Amino acid sequence: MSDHRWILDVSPSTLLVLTNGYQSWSEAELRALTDTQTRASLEWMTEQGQDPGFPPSGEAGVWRSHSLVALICPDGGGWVGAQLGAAHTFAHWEVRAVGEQVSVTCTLEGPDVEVVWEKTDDVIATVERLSARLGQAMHARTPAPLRVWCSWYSYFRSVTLANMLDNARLAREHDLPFDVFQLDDGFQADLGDWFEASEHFGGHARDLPAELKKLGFRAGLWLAPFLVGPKSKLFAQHPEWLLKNDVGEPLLFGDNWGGAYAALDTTHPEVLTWLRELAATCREWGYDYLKVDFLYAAAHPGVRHDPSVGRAGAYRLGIEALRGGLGNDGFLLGCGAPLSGSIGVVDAMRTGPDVAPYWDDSARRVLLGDGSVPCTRSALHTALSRWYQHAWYQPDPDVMIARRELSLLSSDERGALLGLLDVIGGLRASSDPVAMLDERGLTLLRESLMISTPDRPTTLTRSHGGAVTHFARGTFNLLDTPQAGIRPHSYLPKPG
Ligand code: 9PG
Repeated sequence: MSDHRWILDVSPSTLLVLTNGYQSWSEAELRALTDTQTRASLEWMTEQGQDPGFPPSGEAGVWRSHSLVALICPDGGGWVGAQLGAAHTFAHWEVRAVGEQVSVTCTLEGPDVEVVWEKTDDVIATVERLSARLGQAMHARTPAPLRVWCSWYSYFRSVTLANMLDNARLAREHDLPFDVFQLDDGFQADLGDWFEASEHFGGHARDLPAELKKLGFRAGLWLAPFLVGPKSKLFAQHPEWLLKNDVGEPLLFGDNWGGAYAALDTTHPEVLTWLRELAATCREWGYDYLKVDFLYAAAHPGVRHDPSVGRAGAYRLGIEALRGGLGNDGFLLGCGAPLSGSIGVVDAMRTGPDVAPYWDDSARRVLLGDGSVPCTRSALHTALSRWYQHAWYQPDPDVMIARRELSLLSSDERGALLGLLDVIGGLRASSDPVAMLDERGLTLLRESLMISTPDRPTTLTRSHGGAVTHFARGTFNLLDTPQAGIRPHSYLPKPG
């Protein structure tokens, strides 16, 4: 633990704050410093969407951020703080309005690393420069973005082998420019029991890659490699591999798949061997693209086999084992993952919550304070506010939804998703059943698969919805009312 503190003689009411949430799904925002940072009202939401070790403050004028933070004055100048190493250390930033001053602290969880705090005339440029420094120091992997079809957002857990093959065949018939077909959650018997198929899948995950290869696609597979279902065989066979609570029982947390789940203790040497073999087995089956999800579980607070390893260090051991098993030439996409702690190991990273075929889920987002709830608005809000992270990995702002069937998105809302993919400039993905797309849908899908270079914000002093919304190529309006001539829930590209 190490502390840094600065006091600024500036009135809090004049400042905006740019925050970065802990893991892929945690909210990143651009807000007035005097506003209140929302804390989720249910514990499992904090465990699954925020950092239970450093959750949002829930207090007016107190903003918490991970790895870096920025304060923005009305002229676009301000201050930026950042950690310059993150492989074994989490940096917890807190900005606090205190009367007519602002107090800033950075607390390191893990070994000491360099922390910088800079005053600047141009916050945008300084955020980009410092995030690039962190990326370079950690040997960021930024391969060419891939175009991926993913089963999750249409088939969810009921996905079958036949669904995968039907879509791959149709994509080939329509000559859709996908590089990878990625099977998501649903093929496995349980969390942890990855080698056994679920009853409904209609085959085994190992049967898929050869068929995809014949069609000209690479094969991708989803895993939540650090999770263990409480009813799984792995849970029963290796209780000693699990993260524990204070009384030595397996710690159960989060809430998905109908309840809480346990996590592997990645400071246990046998766990690391098992993780390496898991990734290597998937590679042997023919998968050279792995989407590794719910990764924050390896950094969950708890009692570990080796107590000298901190949360960030334990996480790093876990993902390095996965990388070791997959091989250096495999493509690793992190999801639900502590962000800067993944630099140099992952190729790509989900940088926002899940999209969904509707704009908002205000019951969970607003009433329960869960900014990581899946919906299109959440995905835009957070992924846009992390535009600078292309220096850390290939950003994945999540899938385009081009279909009009089984979707409540309006044409403006689809346009906003398309705008997101264009300005972020990372990975491209779709989950639409190809058979559901008419000519218009196929055209929109093709447009969404066009790789672009990352765009830059033009200002951080204005926002249409508490996020970074003003970019050189166009402006987003995430609000429910028109703003400066831009329709609600839309993206307005600049002419030319
Ligand atoms: C598979 C899915 C997909 C998806 C991932 C992740 O907070 N939540 O309730 C929550 C649930 C699911 C979720 C993210 C957050 O989705 O992002 O792409 O792979 O798992 O189960």
